[in-house]
Amino acid sequence: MQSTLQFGRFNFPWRGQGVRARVMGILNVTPDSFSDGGNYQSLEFALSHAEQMIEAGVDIIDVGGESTRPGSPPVSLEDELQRVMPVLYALRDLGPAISVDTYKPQVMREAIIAGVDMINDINGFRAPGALDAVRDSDCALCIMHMQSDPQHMQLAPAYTDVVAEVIAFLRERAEALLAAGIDPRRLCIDPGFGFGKTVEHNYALLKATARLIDELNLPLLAGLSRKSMVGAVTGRPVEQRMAGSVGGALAAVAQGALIVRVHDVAETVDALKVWHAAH
Ligand code: 7PJ
Repeated sequence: MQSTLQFGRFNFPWRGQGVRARVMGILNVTPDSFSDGGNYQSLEFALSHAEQMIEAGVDIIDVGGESTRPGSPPVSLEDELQRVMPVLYALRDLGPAISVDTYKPQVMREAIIAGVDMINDINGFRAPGALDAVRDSDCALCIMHMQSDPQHMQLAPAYTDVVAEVIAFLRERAEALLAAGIDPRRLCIDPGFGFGKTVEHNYALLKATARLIDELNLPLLAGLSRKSMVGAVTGRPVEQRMAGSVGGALAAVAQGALIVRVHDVAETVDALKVWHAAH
């Protein structure tokens, strides 16, 4: 059986013949990711980072204008649009697929006009108006699980059965998107590592990657690059988590993950080339 993920201008097979895991490179356009707040300088910085990722063989560039690290304050709609839109227009025709990391329906609408290939919503399209914003387009939709919200999610994550609860949430959201008339071939799921989860919850979910794909019958995106779950088992600070993150990406791909969202594109691309050569 061949299944493909409809990804805007692209089609990614995710089950059956010809499946290759895709590398999504993270491009943050938040004020703390460049030296001064000037718009021109931030665009230049984003473009040179994107060019490095393209050189390294990235498949998808994920552009985010709001930090969703635990405890981060929200960003206004105006600020997010100002940060993200010039970057989306500049990257659109450079080769890789383009994704936008947002939970705001108005950013989704503008990004679709700019021609993005994926909307990556850490909030699982729960905001009022999100389904309407994405319905009439052909971009992929990544539904991520998060318990609570970025400001509070790491205070006291709690589950009775984390895997069953994440599956139930993703199923409910996928059904809501389908009920809105969205083509099932556009949907992708993500357990949301670090979003309202302890280290134990994160590894229970990583171990359950194949089960999530199987039970929900949808392609899966795994984002664990440099996260605390990598730090917890390696004992390393965030700037030394590259090798651990590559190990985690391979663990997800070995269980059938289609997309890995990473900071270290060149290293992950090489690791996956060797992985695929051996399979
Ligand atoms: C994720 C994300 C993730 C998806 C972030 C960080 C935090 N989108 N956006 N999955 N994480 N789909 O990169 O450390 O895990 S922001």
